[in-house]
Amino acid sequence: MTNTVRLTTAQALVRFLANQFSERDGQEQRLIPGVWGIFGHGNVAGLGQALLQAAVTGEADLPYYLARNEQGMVHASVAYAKMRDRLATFACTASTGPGSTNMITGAALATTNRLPVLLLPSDMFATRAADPVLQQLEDTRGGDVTVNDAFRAVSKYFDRVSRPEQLVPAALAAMRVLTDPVETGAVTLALPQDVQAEAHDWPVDFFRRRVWHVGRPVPEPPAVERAARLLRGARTPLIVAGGGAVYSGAETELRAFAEATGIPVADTHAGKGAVPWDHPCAVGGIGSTGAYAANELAREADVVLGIGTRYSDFTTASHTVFGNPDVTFVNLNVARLDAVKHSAEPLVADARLGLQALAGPLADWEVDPRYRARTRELIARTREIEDACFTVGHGPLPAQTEILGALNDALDDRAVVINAAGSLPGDLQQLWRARDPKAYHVEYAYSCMGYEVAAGVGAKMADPSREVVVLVGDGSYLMMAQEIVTMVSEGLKVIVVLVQNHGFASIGALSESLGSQRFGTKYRYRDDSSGLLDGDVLPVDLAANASNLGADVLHATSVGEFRAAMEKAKASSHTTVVHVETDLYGPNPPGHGWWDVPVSEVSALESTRTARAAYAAHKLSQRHYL
Ligand SMILES: Cc1ncc(C[n+]2csc(CCOP(=O)(O)OP(=O)(O)O)c2C)c(N)n1
Ligand SMILES: [Mg+2]
Repeated sequence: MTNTVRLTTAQALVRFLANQFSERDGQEQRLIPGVWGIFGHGNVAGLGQALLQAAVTGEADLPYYLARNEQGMVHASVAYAKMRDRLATFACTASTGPGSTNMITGAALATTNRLPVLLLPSDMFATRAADPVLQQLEDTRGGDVTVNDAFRAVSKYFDRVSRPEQLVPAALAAMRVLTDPVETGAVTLALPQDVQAEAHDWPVDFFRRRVWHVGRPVPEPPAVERAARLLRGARTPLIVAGGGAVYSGAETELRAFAEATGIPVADTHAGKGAVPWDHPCAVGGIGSTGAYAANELAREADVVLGIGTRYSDFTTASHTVFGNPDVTFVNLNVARLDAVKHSAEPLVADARLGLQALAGPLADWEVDPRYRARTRELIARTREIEDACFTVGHGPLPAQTEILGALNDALDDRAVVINAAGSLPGDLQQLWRARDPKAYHVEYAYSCMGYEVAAGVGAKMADPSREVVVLVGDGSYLMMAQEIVTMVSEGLKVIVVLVQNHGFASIGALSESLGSQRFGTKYRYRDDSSGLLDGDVLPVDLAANASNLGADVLHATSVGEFRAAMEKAKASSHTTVVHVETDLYGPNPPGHGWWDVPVSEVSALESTRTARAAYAAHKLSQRHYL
């Protein structure tokens, strides 16, 4: 007879999660080191009781962390996973209805970024004994539709555990997807609240220590040969390094490969730091907000070697950055989905192993010395552009680029800078000087306002030895600042640099360039005469807000004050918000790329008609790479 143990479904899940490990290259770590949660009906007596029991009896090691918003706890978990190269993440439990659906944005962010997180939304009663319960969606189309069905679209695995025994296959499937570098993303196990509290006799083997090996898929030798042949024929090749290069830990191989072959390396947001900014082959960010050198080289490139990139529209400048009519692609990617993009010669493999394999057949090959010289020239010109951004001497309030220059100076190589949305990602892609693969933590797949502060929590938990700096615009801060309270309660020292410009510098500039005159993008009083939000600046004090949430606050309205504030913030052991005021109107770094945002084809406004003409001209250079 099988040995069994009698536990509730929630107690069984807690015991199971405490025994899951990931392993890569022989290194083991806890796959799910803890559970984030906000309790309400749906989980307070189920998972809540199970987590309490675990803490009190010590029968399962699964600490509980209290977040202030369910979206925030998913962001914290995803940031943790990003820092840990997808080898560890948290589980998130939420109450029925709004608590659970608050996690959907976080789920979409995780799946879009291909970062693992385990979501445990509570679900309606499986018995339906008391339907409709508080916060239950009653749907005339079917009795089994619940709000949690909305997770299906944004989850890489979804299951509803309607009977206790279903937990066994569901939990195992969840671990399989979380630890698969191709499949990973949000994994959702919806847990009806009555089932959470229901007892069952579980086979004890369900709870044994499990180690999930995270593989490094090996490239097929003929595919390596085909890729190498293409590269050997290249005269102006370019590498595009994406997140896969970082998650695979391929930095050493990438640097060696670039040095040996002389192929310049451009990077995406997720790939920045894989090659240090001042490496002779590093040509900076590529795409819509890319650097001068990277985009110039992209225009000329005859062969593009994409490594771990998904080629988002920002990376390809909406299919315009690669200007050579004969450009061909070789894509080294663990996911076939990405490997075949742009009609590429696919090299489906782990980035590290793929680069090792390519190094062999390319050992006696390198680019022409004139191409290396051309790369050096473009880098030198790029440095001049960057230095001009750092020293604009703008006034009375500083330009954001000057603040980024001062921040670059203030932080050491291991510091982590976090950002996700607004004008900062574009400025950072050109100006941030990352030397470490974890130094640049910019979520630019879902670009979710509100990720920043919450992500600071997860990043600091993932590596307390690093200085974690959250860079956040005032708009993004207003969307989700409450996890500052979590930083304070958990004793996590994070520096939050809050860039106050009273509105959306990013969307305002975009709106203006598209002929929409910055409409509705400023935080201003409504002007009585125009009826527009163009009045005075609002009497909003976000510094006071941060202080009230428990952070220490420092003020800066000049570059000098900002430098001084950063020194104080670094010396402190408390969560510190540096509130710095900047000019909404920039100047931002000069643009070297385009982004496809359609402009109205007909319009009664002159500004829109002018913008439409410019848009039509840009459209001409857009094409599929076939
Ligand atoms: C959740 C979410 N809502 C809306 C957007 C669209 N959006 C992108 S940037 C931006 C404004 C950001 O303002 P702020 O954080 O102040 O940064 P700034 O543009 O001033 O640098 C908006 C509304 C988004 N990316 N995410
Ligand atoms: Mg702003």
